[in-house]
Amino acid sequence: MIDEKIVSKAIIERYLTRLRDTLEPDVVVAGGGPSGLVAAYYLAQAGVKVALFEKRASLGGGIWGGGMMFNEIVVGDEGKPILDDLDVAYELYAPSYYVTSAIELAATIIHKTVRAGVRIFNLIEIEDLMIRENRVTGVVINWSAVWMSKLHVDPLCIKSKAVIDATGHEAALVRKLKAKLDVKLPTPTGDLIGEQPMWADIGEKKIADNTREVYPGLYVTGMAANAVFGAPRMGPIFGGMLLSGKLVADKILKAIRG
Ligand code: 48H
Repeated sequence: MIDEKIVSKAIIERYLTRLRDTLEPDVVVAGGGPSGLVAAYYLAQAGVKVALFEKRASLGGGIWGGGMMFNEIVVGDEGKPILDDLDVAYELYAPSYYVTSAIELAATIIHKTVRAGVRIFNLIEIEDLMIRENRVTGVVINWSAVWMSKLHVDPLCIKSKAVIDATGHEAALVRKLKAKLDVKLPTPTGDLIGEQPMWADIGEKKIADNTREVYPGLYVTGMAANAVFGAPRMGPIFGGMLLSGKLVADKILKAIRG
């Protein structure tokens, strides 16, 4: 016999315990697309306490749609070691072009990230940053449903040593920072420059340099990195996203462990 009260109690208790125990992780990742998931995976593998907040119900960001909804993903040489680390199946289509199924890639990265111990909260949007003495010290969160229904409900806060903006094309956290404070970013203009037109080769090459700390405690990865620094988009080639996720994890590990 199933008692609905026990079902409800199990869900509420487990969720609230997990959320309460995540009020101060080492690192917060904003967004569960390819770059955010890979960053969270490598950090957690290294023993760092990581929380990932995703505003949609599902993780994976732009992976699922492949190229124009053809659910195949192309990865170049720079992303291949990460596919191997994650045990994602792929085939060599032409020299330096590896093709994997979008479903295989999304499902495997999500599974590995969960198993690595990343605390994942979907349906929650990071709506703002906490700043103390010119440093990001955490994030401000609220249910995505609150934003969608335009309810006036105040948020809660999560403290952390570092925050990663992995929100994709929008670079939502850097945008919010620029909108609220008169800060100068380490870009040629000091502003969030915005993503440039499609040029896959250059977009993939520039992403490594663009993956970095842009304000004390705030890092950018994935499309957010290219958007902030004004580098081109690259279409449905995802090696740069995977590489950028790994690079930002390496930089944060160095920063918090020395
Ligand atoms: C919580 C948020 C918030 C928020 C957004 O778009 P993504 O897949 O991002 P990347 O950078 O990992 O990968 C980009 C890739 O998918 C892509 O679009 C490419 C390669 N485009 C090239 C081209 O030419 O178009 O994932 C970002 C995730 C999404 O799941 C959002 O829902 C989520 O972040 N998100 N989550 N709080 N404020 N904003």
